[in-house]
Amino acid sequence: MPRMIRLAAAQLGAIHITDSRSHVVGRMITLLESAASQAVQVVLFPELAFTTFFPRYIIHNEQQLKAWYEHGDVTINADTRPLFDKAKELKIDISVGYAEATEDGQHFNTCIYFSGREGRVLSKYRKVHIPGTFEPDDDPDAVNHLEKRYFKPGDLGFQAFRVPGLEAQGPPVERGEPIFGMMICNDRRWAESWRVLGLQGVEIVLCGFNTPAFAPHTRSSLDKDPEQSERMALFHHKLVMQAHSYTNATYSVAAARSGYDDGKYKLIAGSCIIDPEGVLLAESKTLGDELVVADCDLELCRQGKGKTFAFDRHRRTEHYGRIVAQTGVVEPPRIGPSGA
Ligand code: CDT
Repeated sequence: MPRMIRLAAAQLGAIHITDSRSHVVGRMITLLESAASQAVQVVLFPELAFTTFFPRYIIHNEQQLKAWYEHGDVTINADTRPLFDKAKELKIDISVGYAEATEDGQHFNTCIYFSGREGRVLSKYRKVHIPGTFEPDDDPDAVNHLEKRYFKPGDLGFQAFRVPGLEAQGPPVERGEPIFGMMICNDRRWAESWRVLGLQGVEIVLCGFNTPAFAPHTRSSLDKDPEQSERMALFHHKLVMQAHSYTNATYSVAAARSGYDDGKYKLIAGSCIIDPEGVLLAESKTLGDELVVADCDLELCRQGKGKTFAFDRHRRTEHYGRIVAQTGVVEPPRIGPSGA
């Protein structure tokens, strides 16, 4: 019996340093209305969706820095509330990323899953793998990636969660409500993020991202040529999304912040939806605002979960201790010359 669900990645093109939250939210609402008109049930928006990707700037002034974060409840704050009100009106679920400032002054790179049907947040995730640096590069011309300066590693872990109500639009569901998990951008490059969700039976992984097209100072010294750099960034993005969807037998949705922020800082596109066999079902075609839609049959997850990746039968945890016991590499000892 198929368990159909219609998912969408809502890609957001360039957002400039001068663009207001209200302006961005207006664009998000346009995408949401388009999704609703196509009977999409869940829409994923990107990481840090309401503003430009501010961690590229070094900001010393406390008041200026404060303005980049969302304080209090993002679903009712004046600037961002219209998005959640629209989701309620359209009875559509959304997941959206934002810079969270907590009441006690902590800063996280966060996303929430908001049920438009129920009018409430069902789950919150705070990005665990924080890339980049704390200090700006010595080279004054470098494009920085200062996430380590502006965000603490998330403290909520990778919690899968069920979403009630979605099955109402499809055939009867025998296996219970769909199981979702969320991760944010750099998390997708780490097998551990996926496996922790895989071990909770995840069926749909949502991942918003901001990936620079050209980042010679922070990513790879092989990044010399901007075009080759962008090709490789897209290649690695799809590689990890497809491979980890397959090895955890889950659908995944990735939504990009893309385009030329401030007319010069290029972020890759590559918003996509992938099936549990690792097959790319749909992909963005532009660098701008765009909706990527796919119909997903959650029953397809059963094949991998029950056979090749039946974790209970095949995993050998007695050999996986290093994964939680150490972070850095411990190489084996050198072997001396033979006969020594
Ligand atoms: N936003 C984010 O996590 N971006 C990283 C870029 C890392 S380059 C320092 C990514 O993994 O795409």
